[in-house]
Amino acid sequence: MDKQQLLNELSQVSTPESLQQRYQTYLGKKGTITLAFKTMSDLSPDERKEKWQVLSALKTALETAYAEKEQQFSLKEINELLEKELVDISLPGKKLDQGYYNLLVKTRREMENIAQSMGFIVELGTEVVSKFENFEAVNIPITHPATEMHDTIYLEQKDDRGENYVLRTHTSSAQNYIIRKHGVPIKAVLPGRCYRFDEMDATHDTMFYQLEGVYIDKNISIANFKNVITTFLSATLKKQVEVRMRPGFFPFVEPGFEIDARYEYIDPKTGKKQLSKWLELLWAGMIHPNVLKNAGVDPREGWTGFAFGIGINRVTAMKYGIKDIRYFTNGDLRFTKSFT
Ligand code: FA5
Repeated sequence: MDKQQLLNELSQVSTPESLQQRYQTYLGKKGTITLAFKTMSDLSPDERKEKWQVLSALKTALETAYAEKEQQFSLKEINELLEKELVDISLPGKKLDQGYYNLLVKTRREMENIAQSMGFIVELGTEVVSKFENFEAVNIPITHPATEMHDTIYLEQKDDRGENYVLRTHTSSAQNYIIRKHGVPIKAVLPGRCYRFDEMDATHDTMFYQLEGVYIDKNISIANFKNVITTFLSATLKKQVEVRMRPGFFPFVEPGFEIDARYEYIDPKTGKKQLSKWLELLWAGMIHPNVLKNAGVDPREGWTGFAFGIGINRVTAMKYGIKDIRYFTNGDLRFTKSFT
């Protein structure tokens, strides 16, 4: 075994694998040099000493060369990795998409803020309610045809009366809860999701938002209502609106009104002031005495009030000129992003 030849061969090795192979061949457990150390028993002490010195020198030289080569390989590997993973900090970064509010949520929050600035508290209620809350508490007998109109999604779970819970069909289902929770007098709005077994079209969805308003105090009149709703709608639509009240029927109000609004605008073609069409915006009315009684309030003590229910999808569509309310919930980000 010529030392110089072995070292030369080692220096020629080009991969970590063949380096490992060479190590095993010479210095491994059964390697030539390792075995040579074990075959010195038939030599004289002097010869043994001499051979031992030669082998030791060879072993040390090879081990040193092997370690150097191994270090070279690992350095090469690190450099290659660094090269590959090099980050060019001068490149423009990837733009992270930010979250956007759904347009309905945006309008809902604006309406909450407006109501709060007018002294209303904001309540949330629950989306799962009893049949009692959704119908009877607001004076809709379970056999009333109106319950068919409100036909909805029933849950398997049953309430204390053994009746299936329902997903609320209108925020009026929270009137009883709000009045019981806060007592009277009360000024509250309750925005939230409602669910109906409705056929979906440009103005109907199976899930939609309403905002309920409840105002109860001593001697509240229709005039008070008209003033409150005019202020509220003007702030919501960001236009001074004129309100028209037509008779409408809902079992939980007496009298009940259908509310239309119109506003003045400058016609972009003529530059002249124009009046908009009457827009059917919401339903409302003076709270029926039975609703008060169901919530533990005695109407004979002079408590009166009004309630109103606004479809937030409809108001939002009107505010932004959107023709089909299904855009709000179809998950198309291009739509949501275009209103940020
Ligand atoms: C009601 O739900 C009554 N609770 C409103 C009310 C409250 C009257 C307080 C009197 C006093 P209505 O079913 O008309 O009324 O619904 C109110 C509004 O919710 C509608 O004008 C409409 O804007 C919206 N709405 C109703 N159904 C849907 C639907 N399927 N998709 C989208 N919006 C709807």
